[in-house]
Amino acid sequence: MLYRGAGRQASLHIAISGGAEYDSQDPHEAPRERLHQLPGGDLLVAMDERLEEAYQDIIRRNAGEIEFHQAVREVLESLGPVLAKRPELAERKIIERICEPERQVIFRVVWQDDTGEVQVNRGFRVQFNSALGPYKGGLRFHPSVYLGIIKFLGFEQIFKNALTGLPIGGAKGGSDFDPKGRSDDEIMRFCQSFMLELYRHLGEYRDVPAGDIGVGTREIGWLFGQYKRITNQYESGVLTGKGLGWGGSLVRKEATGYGAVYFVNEMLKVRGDSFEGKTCVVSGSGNVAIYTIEKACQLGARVVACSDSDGYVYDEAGIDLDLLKQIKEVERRRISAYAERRGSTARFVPGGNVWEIPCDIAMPSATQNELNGRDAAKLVKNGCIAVGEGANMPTTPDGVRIFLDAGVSFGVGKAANAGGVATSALEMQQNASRDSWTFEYTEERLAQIMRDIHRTCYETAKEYGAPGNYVLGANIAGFIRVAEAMEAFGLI
Ligand code: NDP
Ligand code: 2IT
Repeated sequence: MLYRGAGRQASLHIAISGGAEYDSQDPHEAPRERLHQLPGGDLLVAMDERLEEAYQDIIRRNAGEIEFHQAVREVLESLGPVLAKRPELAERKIIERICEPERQVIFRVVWQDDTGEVQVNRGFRVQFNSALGPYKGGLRFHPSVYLGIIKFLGFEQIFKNALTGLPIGGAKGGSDFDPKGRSDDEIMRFCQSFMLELYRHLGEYRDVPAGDIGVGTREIGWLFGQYKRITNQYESGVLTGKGLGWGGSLVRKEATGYGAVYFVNEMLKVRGDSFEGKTCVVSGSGNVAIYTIEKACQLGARVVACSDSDGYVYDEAGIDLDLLKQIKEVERRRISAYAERRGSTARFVPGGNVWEIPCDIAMPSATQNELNGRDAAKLVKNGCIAVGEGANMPTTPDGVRIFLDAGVSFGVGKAANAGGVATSALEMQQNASRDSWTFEYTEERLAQIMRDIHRTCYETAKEYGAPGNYVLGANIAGFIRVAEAMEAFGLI
């Protein structure tokens, strides 16, 4: 037996100087103490001794990939109790196997911009785990993308997808391509070149990408068109997040934001509370943020702020959703344009920190590590009672700890934002049966899935002695589902 229980705890002090960057050119040369750096201030964490050993090995084998280390650490910190209770799951290096991607593809993407200049980008697809179904997870186009980000996202996706209860494995992909300021034609040419390599790794039974940051229905259209052209097959189920006229599912666009609000609503019910009359702050102003705002408003909340990487808008009358959609979805402009057009109730704060705004409910929906310990402390001080992570890993580890210690209901991303990928799986079901469901039916399926995920996380946390800790509940429940399937397949 590899792991002998949670009783023996090894304490590890992770020293982080605020905002220090890990910048080793040759990861294998990196000084050991620097390999412990994670975003988010000083942190004292305890982890089962053998898990700690496995973690140190993962750091060595994946040097420099700090977001991946962070995501792995959060999961391993939760697993001591489950390995103590279910020692059979600890055998045969299940931790080491689950933390090693099944396949990682990195490729060159060459395209020409509108001036005729040649551009070279890097493409990624990390096919992390297929124990529960075909690889499934989004594509992110953002200049910050590198292997460590795709691996953290792919790793999170394994457990998130398991929590949905649907037959999907975990993957993520993308590119360091920056769509900002590019013309439609340039983005289309990039998508076509990207797919010219990616197609050989995809298939409705193999790997099914969707959108993420910088990739929405428009990009999925160009990617699908190129896949169809290369393979000469109309394989609807190979991508999700498609347009409604060509195999897409109603509610997929809304699903991540709606799902995150449903999840928070369940957490509020546990507290005997609801969204009615609450003040909410949402970060980001992309797909997830917009539909988080929409559903929160439908449930009676007032959303007073949202943001982009330039700053935030505060609107004391509540965000005007029609105007927000017009600016972000139709005109594709910056969030500052919202305040310009809205009039006297709204103001744009350039470079402002959206978490300084007092609120009852915070929904970080932009990107990883966007909410740190200081922000969390401020939110708690301002009376925040619930946090729902629409984004993937938006809260730094010290921020998570502050929320948990303060008794804030904290909906961790892999549970709270699972509605997007769950509805992708519903899109795959519709494609497979050549059918399409109504909005009402699909939304009810989504709502039920989010209630089930909440119940699973809640009950698992309780069973393992940490009532109300959705981080622990999500990690353990997701892990058990994947580990049991992996065990059934033998050593592969
Ligand atoms: P979009 O591209 O539609 O929107 C992203 C938003 O986040 C924009 O407002 C963007 O601002 C902001 N943002 C992105 N990167 C940064 C950054 N480095 N710093 C500050 N702001 C940033 O993406 P989505 O809404 O689809 O995704 C948002 C988050 O939700 C991501 O973490 C994603 O992984 C997660 N997610 C998405 C799902 C989906 O179905 N789409 C499903 C589950 C999770 P700007 O324009 O200035 O860059
Ligand atoms: O992070 C995510 O879950 C997504 N970007 C959605 C993935 C999907 O396959 O729908």
